Amino acid sequence: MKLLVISDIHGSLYYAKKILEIVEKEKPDKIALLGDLYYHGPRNNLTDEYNPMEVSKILNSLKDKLMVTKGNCDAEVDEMISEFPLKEYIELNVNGYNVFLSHGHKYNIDNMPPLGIKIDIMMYGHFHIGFIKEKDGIIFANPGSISLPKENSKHSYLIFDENRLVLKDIEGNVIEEKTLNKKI
Ligand SMILES: [Mn+2]
Repeated sequence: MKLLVISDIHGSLYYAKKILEIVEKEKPDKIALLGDLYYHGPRNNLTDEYNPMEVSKILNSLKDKLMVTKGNCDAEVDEMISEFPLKEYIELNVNGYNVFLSHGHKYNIDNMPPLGIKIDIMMYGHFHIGFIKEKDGIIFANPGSISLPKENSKHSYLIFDENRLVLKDIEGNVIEEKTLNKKI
């Protein structure tokens, strides 16, 4: 399965349209959105073409492929305009790997969730800086923010295909990649 992972859209219609281009190009089987979908948040500037309602229409058009976790900027009212559930976290198996998805403000490389099963990969956004790291035998991957990258990082997303994790900028250039030991 090819999984596309995107986070922290923060209401940018400009970058929501970029998501459609990325989906067209990458042809993922599923898309994980790791939260902070619509609201810009008090600490952030307004994003390019800030338009939460139009962003919601684009995301709703992708609902059949979406898995979505709730960010710290996502409110109950945002769930009303979304035709897909926003979950606190999602545990799933992708290509034989146990993957834990969440926004990242609660669970991250420095604060592990209470886990029932051994996790191979933990993915989260929130920090607006993309990376792929390994710690204590677990891979930590952050797609960065598609609309509001911080500290001179790129507008970026993650692809997880077979046993390969790739962090790309929105033009599709590889920023960082990691090939994992095969599970299947
Ligand atoms: Mn955010």
